[in-house]
Formats: sequence, structure tokens, C-alpha cells
Amino acid sequence: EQLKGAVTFEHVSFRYPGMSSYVLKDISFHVRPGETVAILGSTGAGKSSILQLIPRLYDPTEGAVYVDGMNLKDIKMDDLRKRIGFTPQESILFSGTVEENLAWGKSDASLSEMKAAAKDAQIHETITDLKDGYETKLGQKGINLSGGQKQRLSVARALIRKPNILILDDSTSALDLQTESKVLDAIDEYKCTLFIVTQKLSTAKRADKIMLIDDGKIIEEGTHDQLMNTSALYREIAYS
Ligand code: DGT
Repeated sequence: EQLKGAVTFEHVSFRYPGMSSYVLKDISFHVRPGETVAILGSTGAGKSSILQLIPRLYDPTEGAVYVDGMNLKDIKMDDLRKRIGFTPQESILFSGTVEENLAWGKSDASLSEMKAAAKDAQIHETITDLKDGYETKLGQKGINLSGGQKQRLSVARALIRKPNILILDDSTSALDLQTESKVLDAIDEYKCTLFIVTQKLSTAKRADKIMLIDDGKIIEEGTHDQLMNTSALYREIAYS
């Protein structure tokens, strides 16, 4: 399937159910299979809203979204879940073992698949250092992980599916530059399309495409080098 990993937004406008104002306004873009897209923009600009439309947490109010060359509406939900790995802004972990948390949504994952994904997400060593390793209980009756550890666990959970499209909505914000760069190097090997919301210039630099979002619109689009040349706003972000 040649379009595996392609994502297209066609004149997408969106307002949350029951709300009168649009949070996305006529968004169009095309991402080719395997590309990395960095999404930048201030709080409330609409970054999460764009990304939530890809796994169909919401449907566009107007326009259409295509994944792997197909209109989202023509893809069965359980099929879509296999194609897309999505880590939301707030990592969702439940009280259960590390292993159960990793396998959430993919109950047939083997321990070796989990370990491979955990290594790629730079969390394997943290897990093996825990009292009961992969059997350690998390949450209320178990241990609490730090923000960055939760993020890395969520990334590992998404990688286990070997998705065509991986969406990291600010899911590496708590990682230091070096750890984030190791995680992204490992993700490169999956050859998936990657959407990553980031504030970090080092992450934007490695993207094939940067989208600068403001007030529900894409206001700038290009590589780091292109935007450094053409966008005063991007230069401002880069030097801040
Ligand atoms: P962030 O996460 O603070 O960096 O901001 P973004 O860029 O991800 O923005 P986003 O998409 O979360 O929010 C865009 C607008 O939509 C903003 O005015 C808040 C509003 N909004 C976000 N989530 C919801 C929701 O679940 N329900 C409603 N009614 N509005 C929402």
C-alpha cells in the first residue's frame, strides 16, 4: 500500500460539539508517508484539536481527513486503531502492572515486543530497576512515576502497535533534549509518519515539515531552514 502513512486534511473546519466558535478554520495540508511533522504554536492555537481528528476522537465539522489514502469515514474504527498510534497530552495510565499498561489496547503483545518498544522509548531500564520489573503495579496502590516516565511509557505503548502514523501530542515535553533525541532516533527506525507537538527547536529542526499554528489556522509551513529565511515569527520562536 503506497499511501500507507499518508495524511491529508482537505478544507477542515472544526468546532467542538455544542460550541458556536470554530477552533480550526479551513485547514488543508498533505503529509507523505514517513514524513515527520512538527507542530508549533501557542496555547489554545488548535494543535491538539488538529491531531484529535486523525484517530477520529472527533470528526471535522466541515471538510474531510484522509489517512492511508482513504477518507476516515470509510475506515472501520478497529482498523483505524491499528493504523494510528496516539499519545494524548496527558498520559493515560491505570492502576495495573507496567506490563498491563503497555499492552493496553493490544492484548496480544508479547513481553519481548513490549521490551523492544520500551527500549526504544528509553524506559526499559527504568522498568527493570523497579521492584518487580514489568510486573510492578502502578497507580494508587502501586508506585507513582514521574511525568517524563509516564510520557515514555505512553510512547512505548504506542510503538508496540507499529503504527503507520504516530501522533505525539506534547508527549515528550518532560524529556531532556538528549533523551528526547534518543527516542526520536529510535522512532525513525519505525519508518512511520510522525506528528509531534513540540516547543523544542531541536525537534523542529529534524522535521521534514514544520506547521506553525495560530488561531485555528496554519500560518507558516516549511522546513526549519525555509522558515528561518521566510518567517519573522518563526525566527522569533527560534531565538526565544
Ligand atoms: P495547548 O495544548 O494548550 O498547547 O493548546 P493547543 O494548541 O493544543 O489548542 P487546543 O486544540 O487544545 O485548543 C484550541 C481551542 O479549543 C481552545 O480555544 C480550547 C478549545 N478546546 C480544546 N479542547 C476542547 C474541548 O474538549 N471542548 C471544548 N469545548 N473546547 C476545547
